[in-house]
Amino acid sequence: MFEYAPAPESRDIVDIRATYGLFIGGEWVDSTGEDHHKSINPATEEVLAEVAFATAEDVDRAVTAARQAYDKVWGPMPGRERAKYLFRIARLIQERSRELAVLESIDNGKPIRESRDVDVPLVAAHFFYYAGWADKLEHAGFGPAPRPLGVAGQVIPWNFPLLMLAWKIAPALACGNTVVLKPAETTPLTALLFAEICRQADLPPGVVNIITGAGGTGRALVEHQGVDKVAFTGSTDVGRQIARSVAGTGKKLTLELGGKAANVVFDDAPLDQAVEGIVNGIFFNQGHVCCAGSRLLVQESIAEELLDRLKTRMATLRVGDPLDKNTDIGAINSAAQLDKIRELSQAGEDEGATRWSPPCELPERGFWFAPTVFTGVAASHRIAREEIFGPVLSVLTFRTPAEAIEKANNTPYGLSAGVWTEKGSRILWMAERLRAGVVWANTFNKFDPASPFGGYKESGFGREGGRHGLGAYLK
Ligand code: TXE
Repeated sequence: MFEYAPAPESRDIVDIRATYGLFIGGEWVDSTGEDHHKSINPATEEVLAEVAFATAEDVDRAVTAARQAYDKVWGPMPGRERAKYLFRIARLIQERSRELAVLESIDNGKPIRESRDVDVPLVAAHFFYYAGWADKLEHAGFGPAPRPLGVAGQVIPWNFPLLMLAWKIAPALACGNTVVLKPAETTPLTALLFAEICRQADLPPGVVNIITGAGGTGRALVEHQGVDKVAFTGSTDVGRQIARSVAGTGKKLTLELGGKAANVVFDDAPLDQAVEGIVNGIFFNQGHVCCAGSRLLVQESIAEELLDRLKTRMATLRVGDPLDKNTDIGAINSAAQLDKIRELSQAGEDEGATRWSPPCELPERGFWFAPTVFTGVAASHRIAREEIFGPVLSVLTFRTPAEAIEKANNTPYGLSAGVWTEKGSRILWMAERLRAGVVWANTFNKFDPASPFGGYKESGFGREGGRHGLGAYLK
């Protein structure tokens, strides 16, 4: 991790424009359409900026710019030269880290402690990591002369706006592709600041293009005939639509979709450590995490004790101002997401589970949800099956390892899982049987640019991160 000056974070350090155009061919251009979208600070409901909604014509301009840059500059450029740009971007991200962290927190709602200490350092780390690969691709295990694919169309969600951008852009560029990226409509601002960083790094025009908009813009991008590779992170429903529209076009596709991860705690687990892992697993980033440990599976004999300790710990969580360094749980990203969390929590009560939250005063304005745990959850309950994508934990119990596996795998998703036990042999036994792309042992939500990440079943396919992540951008 990188070091930061311990000065108080303040939104004054970011300079937000009133309106933003699109970043195409290295320039800020106006959209050909009239539509704008307001990006809102979810902690205050204040309008931060108006952002263009790119039209199909704008998408075409961006893909054309990316194609030209690919053909003339970036594709033919030797890997060691591309690496220099990626290193430069990585260093600029470090230099502008406080600005990026504050902007991310006010646009997304996540606590500054997370954007400052997790998101932004990981973003820089991804650019450093993939810069290192740019001149070594022939050693990546994809044959002696791997080639880039061409133009990548990338659509990302709102939960980790800058980090998802780094997961998509860094490997694509390292491999020699150019990109058109669309951030989510509720969190476009750090992607637009990243466009400025590309300019500052003298990245050749058209190598990175950022177009803003909602689902229609995303659809126009993934369906554009000039796009060679589609990379999407978002909901399983939209992932399905994209898979259908890309089928038979020859485009390469990676999908990173939803999850309903099981965090499995055995009776020999180090309980204090497990409680921290459970809290981190579900309350980190307000639970807006595709690999969130949203189902706690606890061995029956320790369930009562573990829950007592968990509730005591939950009572210490501070919910509130994302820019306060002491905040543990920030704002829910949008009114729509808050509605979804409320609706599913109500379903939990209606279906007979027991709901508990610590006493907690929520700010009057903005979108907030108290950390919540449901006990007495049955496998058939909606809160045990559907992705809530909020700070809501569903607790189920098991008696034997075999029952733990059966319950953990009883989901259409398969992105991640956690196992807590002192027994090394049991960790391996569980990891072999859990149908999840990532299995954490005695920890949770640990990320590293060198580790591949991706799902089984309805959580998607393809791997991002690490050496494996290069394969998605090479032929
Ligand atoms: O996602 P969408 P939403 C889950 C989570 C959440 C739910 C809804 O459960 O509650 O999805 O979130 C763009 N073609 N996840 O509605 O719609 C859209 O503009 C192309 C889990 O925000 O999938 C945005 O940029 N693009 C997930 C991105 O897709 C389209 C993270 C994601 O939006 C499109 C986010 C279309 N037809 C939500 N429609 C995770 N795995 O981390 C929308 N988009």
